[in-house]
Amino acid sequence: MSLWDKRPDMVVHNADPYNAESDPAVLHEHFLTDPDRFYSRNHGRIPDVPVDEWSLTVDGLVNRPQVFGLDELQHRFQPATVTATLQCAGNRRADLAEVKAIPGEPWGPSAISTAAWSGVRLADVLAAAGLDSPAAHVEFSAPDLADEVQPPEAYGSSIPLAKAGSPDVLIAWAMNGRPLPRLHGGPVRIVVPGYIGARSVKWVDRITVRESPSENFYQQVAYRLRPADADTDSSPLGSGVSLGVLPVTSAVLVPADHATVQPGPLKVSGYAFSGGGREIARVEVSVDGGTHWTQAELYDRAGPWAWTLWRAIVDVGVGTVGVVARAWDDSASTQPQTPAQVWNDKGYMNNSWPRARLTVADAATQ
Ligand SMILES: Nc1nc2c(c(=O)[nH]1)N[C@H]1C(S)=C(S)[C@@H](COP(=O)(O)O)O[C@H]1N2
Ligand SMILES: [Mo]
Repeated sequence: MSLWDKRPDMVVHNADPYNAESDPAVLHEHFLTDPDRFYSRNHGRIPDVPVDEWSLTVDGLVNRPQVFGLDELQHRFQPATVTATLQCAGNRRADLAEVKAIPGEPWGPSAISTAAWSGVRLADVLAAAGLDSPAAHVEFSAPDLADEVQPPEAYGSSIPLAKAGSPDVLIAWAMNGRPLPRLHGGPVRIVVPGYIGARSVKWVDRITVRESPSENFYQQVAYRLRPADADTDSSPLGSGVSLGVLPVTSAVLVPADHATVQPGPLKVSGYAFSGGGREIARVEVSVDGGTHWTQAELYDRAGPWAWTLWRAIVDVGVGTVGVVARAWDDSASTQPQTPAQVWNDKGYMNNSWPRARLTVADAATQ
């Protein structure tokens, strides 16, 4: 049995704490990612929280602090389901690390997955507690301790109140119609569609309304985008842009990077995604470095918070061929050409053109 009931072909970057992504070839077999191949990112020991011992405290800048058990949450509020893609800020870090070494998991293109999440709206729970001024941020706290922080600190994060109040941010206990697996935050997690995965706090047990962002390490120090020339040792902790909304991105999943393929028509497929509720408007594929582009067919779309799967057929001749792609979203934003253009010392937000470097050879000569 593989770890955490995952498929044996998962790419496991770390067994404990478990950090793994799907084999790119099977990630987009289904529009909703099966739990057995859903990527997982963990900073500390995976907690084991029995449902009957779990409770959620809502406190901070609220008029009526609350404590809910799961039963109470389920009965007091309207159920809601949102299909949303989660993507780690470190997705596709491996391509940045080819430019210049970066510490941290060398994520390929599969630190991203999509599920139909069910629970209740965070906005409804906040309304029941009643906001008090100067409420401006909503913090989520979890019990898992991360040893990478000294002294060890429990995981936490926050989002701006404007996002927290939108109807698509969930307190979720189900994934694709089944109870949330422990690895993915069961019994209950937060789901913040369109934001980096780090804000979708698993095993959440406290929601605190604040005037300022969370002081947690994962809000103040990690998940910040620093300039390419930031000196890791001397620039102050907490410098850089605090990451939230994801930029437009895409990946080529098939064929795999470094694959050998036959000359002639070649099927290329992958995903595209943009944060902040922006929809994918177009995906293009090139086999000549971006001089000519073939329009990909977009299929299997499910609203503003989920990825778009795409496929294209291009023609390749014998030799070495680079297949590249670029997506455009409905704000007409597109992807930068090279990883070097977006390199940063923590390896976040690589949304450069994905590429598959292929050897094209006749079957007879292979
Ligand atoms: N409590 C807690 N929540 C967490 C994390 C964590 O380590 N602890 N990792 C975050 C990060 S960085 C990501 S990308 C997502 C991954 O969610 P998944 O494991 O369900 O795919 O969870 C986020 N929520
Ligand atoms: Mo992440």
